[in-house]
Amino acid sequence: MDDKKKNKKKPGRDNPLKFLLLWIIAGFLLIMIAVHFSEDGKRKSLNYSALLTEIKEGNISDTVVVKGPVISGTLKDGTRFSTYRPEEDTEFFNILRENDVDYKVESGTNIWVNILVGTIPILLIFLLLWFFITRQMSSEGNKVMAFTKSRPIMPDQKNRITFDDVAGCKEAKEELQEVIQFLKEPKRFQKLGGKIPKGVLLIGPPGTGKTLLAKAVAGEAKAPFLSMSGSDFVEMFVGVGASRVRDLFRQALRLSPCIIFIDELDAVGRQRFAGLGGGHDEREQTLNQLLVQMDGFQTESGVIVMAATNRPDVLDPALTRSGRFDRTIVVTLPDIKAREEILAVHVRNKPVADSVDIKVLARATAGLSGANLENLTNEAALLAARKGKEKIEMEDFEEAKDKVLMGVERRSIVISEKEKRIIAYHEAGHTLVQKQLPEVYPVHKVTIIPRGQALGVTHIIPEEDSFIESDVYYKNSICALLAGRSAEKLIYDKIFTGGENDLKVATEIARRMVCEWGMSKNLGPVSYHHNENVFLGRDLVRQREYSEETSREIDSEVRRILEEAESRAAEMLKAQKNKLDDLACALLQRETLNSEEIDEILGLKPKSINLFDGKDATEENQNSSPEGK
Ligand code: NHX
Ligand code: ZN
Repeated sequence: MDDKKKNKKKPGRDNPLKFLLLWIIAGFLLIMIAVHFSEDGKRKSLNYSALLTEIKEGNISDTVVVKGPVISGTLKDGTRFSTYRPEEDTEFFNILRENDVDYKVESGTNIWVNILVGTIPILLIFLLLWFFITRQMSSEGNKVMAFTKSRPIMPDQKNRITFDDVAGCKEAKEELQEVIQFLKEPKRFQKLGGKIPKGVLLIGPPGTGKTLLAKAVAGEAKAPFLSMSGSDFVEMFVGVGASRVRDLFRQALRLSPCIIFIDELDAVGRQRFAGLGGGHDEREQTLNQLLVQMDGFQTESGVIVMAATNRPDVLDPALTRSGRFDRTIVVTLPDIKAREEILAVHVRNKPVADSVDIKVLARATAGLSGANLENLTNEAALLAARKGKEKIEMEDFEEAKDKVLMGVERRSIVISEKEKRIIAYHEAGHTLVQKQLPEVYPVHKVTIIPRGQALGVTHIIPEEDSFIESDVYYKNSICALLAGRSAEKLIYDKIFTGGENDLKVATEIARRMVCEWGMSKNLGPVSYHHNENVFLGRDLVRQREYSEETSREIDSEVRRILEEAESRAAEMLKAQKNKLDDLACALLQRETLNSEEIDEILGLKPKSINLFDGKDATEENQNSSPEGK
């Protein structure tokens, strides 16, 4: 509260500007007045006819000064006068001569007027320019003012986020306990002289709850939470980011014990001096300032800096040195148990029917992050609401899951029967091969309803979370990826567009097999992969550390893997063309087939309902296929 008031009181940058403008206007006025009074102010003004009379009567005492249309002089009684004369009155000088009056002609205009006329346009141009430039800067300046003070989230009792709101992330929570204890009782730690981390770096893929964890730490410790995104620091004007960093830390010290949270640290924390042709000056300054600030404060001050990133590889090593972010916590994608917990948290205050089995959902959502799962439950609730249901049912969750995993259904697209048949054969090709090769993920669902970007999707879900895979798995996966186009070739003897994503994924896998995992016979167990990246402009450019020849060999090896896989797929499809036809036919009729329906069409033994028996079923399937080992 106290802080908000301070924000408002602080004058914006445009105030001194207004001040200067005022001064300039005042100066102009003063000059005008001076000009006015210097000449005519102390003189009596006289009618032209009255002047002529005075001249004729010989009342002029001194030399008359004629300056353009202005005539001035002194009368015998001492009064000074000035008057205007009509320009066309050529008689005037004759009258002066006739009456023996001394006169003097001066150049028409006042020197003051001359100066003013000469300088005003230039001054105006400068003023305008200056005005625009400063206005732009001050509007930036205002933004600086608005953002610099990141609004602290104060520890209020009601909507505090605690560890109960964070499902999964068990290890991370345990590691963060220490930080919480410190924030709660900084004195106790100081007395014992324990070394408290200054900075905690949370690393993990997007949507895994890094921000939530940081907030929960603040909530658990009942400490204020100051958060800012790394990209907020990086601004157009050099020095702005650095000053924001300073302000953030200043504010934190006032609120301590508290937490500073910097999201997307990689936006500021990218490696310095790594750029070709100079780095980003502003970003470097900001990063330097951050490092300086982190070095500057003592842990006793009760401020703990937390930061999150999903690109730890690009961070400047200086950030993770001791005294800065000296604690690193990895936040991973949730495993099956964590997914169950996360789903449980999100359905906590939603009406859910008894049919909903969170365990099944958790199994079928491998690879989804916490944010994805939240999205999924939300989507399910919306679907149920749209159908006018009282409770969310399992089918809503199923639909929501397909939506999250495969993209939004786009039934509105009208596809001709001819094209539908092509799509059906493409997907049937994927499905048939995926179904019959060992070690690959089971087919969960296949559909020719357009979803997201795709006209058709063959959806595969891993049986369980896996962390390592074999070369067989990858070879077979590539084979299944290329089976879509193989089917097109077999049926139509043509290849259609649309397979770019299949090719891209397959090629990427093949390249990694050769370059990273040493899975190619011809190139052997050599790593052709480089982690040291070089920045060229904005993009990462991989530096090649092998010969031109090797590079060519890699390319041909990648191609060999892909070609072998494709011909294998083509053979498999050719040998079972009737099954391919059956699948495509069923797809055209029913649009979507789930795994049981696929098994039925292929004449495979339906998979056991028991989740943990799934493996046996697939093995049996393999034995029944001609490709089985
Ligand atoms: C188009 N879309 O772009 C149309 C609308 C070959 C039967 N003219 O391989 O739908 O052709 O197995 C991620 C996922 C582009 C990114 C899918 C980028 C699809 C999908 C193009 C089926 N299923 N291709 C497939 C497909 C297309 C595309 C993607 C993506 C088709 C194929 C899209
Ligand atoms: Zn495909």
